[in-house]
Amino acid sequence: MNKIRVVGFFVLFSGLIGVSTGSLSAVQKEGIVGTGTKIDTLEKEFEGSFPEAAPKHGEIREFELEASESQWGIVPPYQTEVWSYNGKVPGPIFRVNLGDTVRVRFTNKLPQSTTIHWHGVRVPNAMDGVPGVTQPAIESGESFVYEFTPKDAGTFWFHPHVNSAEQVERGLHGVLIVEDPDEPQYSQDLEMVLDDWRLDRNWKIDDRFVTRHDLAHDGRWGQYRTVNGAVKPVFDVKAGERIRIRLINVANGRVFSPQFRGLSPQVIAVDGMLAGKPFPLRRFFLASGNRIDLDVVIPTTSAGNTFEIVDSFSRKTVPIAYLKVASGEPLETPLFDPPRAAHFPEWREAINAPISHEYELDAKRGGPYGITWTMDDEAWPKVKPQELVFGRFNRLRFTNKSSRLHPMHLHGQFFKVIARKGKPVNENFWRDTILVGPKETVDIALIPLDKGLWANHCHILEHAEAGMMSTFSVK
Ligand SMILES: [Cu+2]
Repeated sequence: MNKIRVVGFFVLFSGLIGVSTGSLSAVQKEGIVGTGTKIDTLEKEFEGSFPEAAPKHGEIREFELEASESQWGIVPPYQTEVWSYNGKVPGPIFRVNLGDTVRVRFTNKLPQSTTIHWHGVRVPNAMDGVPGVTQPAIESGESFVYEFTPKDAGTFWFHPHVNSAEQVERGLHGVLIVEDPDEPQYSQDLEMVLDDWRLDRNWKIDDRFVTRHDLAHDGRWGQYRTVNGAVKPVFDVKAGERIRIRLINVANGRVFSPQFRGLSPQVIAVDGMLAGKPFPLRRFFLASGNRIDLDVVIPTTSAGNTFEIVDSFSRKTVPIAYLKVASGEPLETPLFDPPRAAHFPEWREAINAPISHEYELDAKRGGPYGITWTMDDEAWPKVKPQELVFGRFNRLRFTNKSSRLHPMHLHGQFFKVIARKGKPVNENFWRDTILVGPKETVDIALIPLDKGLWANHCHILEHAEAGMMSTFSVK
């Protein structure tokens, strides 16, 4: 969208949001937001939602991380050659406390260059791991030290941002959990890393990546769904336990809709951040990159039972894991209010704010893969960055002109979905990745508090590889 249209939107909405004429020139200069009273109100409403700076307690947590070729039994007893972090799939789980500084000494022992992107973590821009945007790729045999202090507690993950469609698919992903010691103690804290694998007849990873088929569809969907690198694993629990379960979708393209048969989980966090208000898990589309944290009580009467966790995204519901309840006396269920965000803006008026930029998501023929996925008719790396003003309210629109799914991920930012297909929606939580459906329009609102040049891309890694990536700068 060019400047004239931005101003056009502004004029269209200025009556609704009561912007003073004096701010017109500011809008033209910034090209982004107005400074009208309603925008001010939206910005005031945001205050206290999440911090601009990280809390620092001075403790440095050091981790070694190595990417290499290794073997993993996805379908035992068969061994599959994978690429992994520290020899495991999923890779290590780094657990730190809010305020800790994370220092990761990373070594690349892969046969090709790579980087690490800390998905959802508001890191200093230089630590974001995007070659051509924030750092050069780390060549085979070389090392790099990532260091940052997370600003938010929650469930995050990390993965390469080079040749991601192949590198993530081959098994490169790990988990970063930032704990807030002020949050209540659960009986157990479980991670469930959801993935899928396309294996050939010999249980080897099908090494045809970014195929025309995958590009013409919603990326690569494998035939084996795994949780923590295993097909249908069993988790041991006890009757009466209250468990925090962190679900992370690291698949290249597959969307999961997890359901817990016979249990009533509450969603307490989405994409790492605590929700304004917990809500029951009914139908939640966990797209590539998304996370949810659940508060799950194992009924005291369920000793000896097994609960099924299923994926119900597709027409056919498929079990993906089990919770096996030990027999014997139940434990006393811990009683506490589920944690929630200290402050969360309603942003009812957000729907009347001008649109800073509308992204058109579409495909065209041609390019290195035969099909090119585009944002505003352009394909990575031929993109021009959008500008978002630091600390100011921004409304962005994703308009999906295609018939495929696009989970759009903004690096370094959290946003709130305010409308779908032009109709207001009130999600009580932040996201860093939003699934945009076929021919759907989704409006999001955000106040950027993290400066730098950030990537904005489809998290279906095949779509991103074939062009669907752009950048925006926060100044
Ligand atoms: Cu896409």
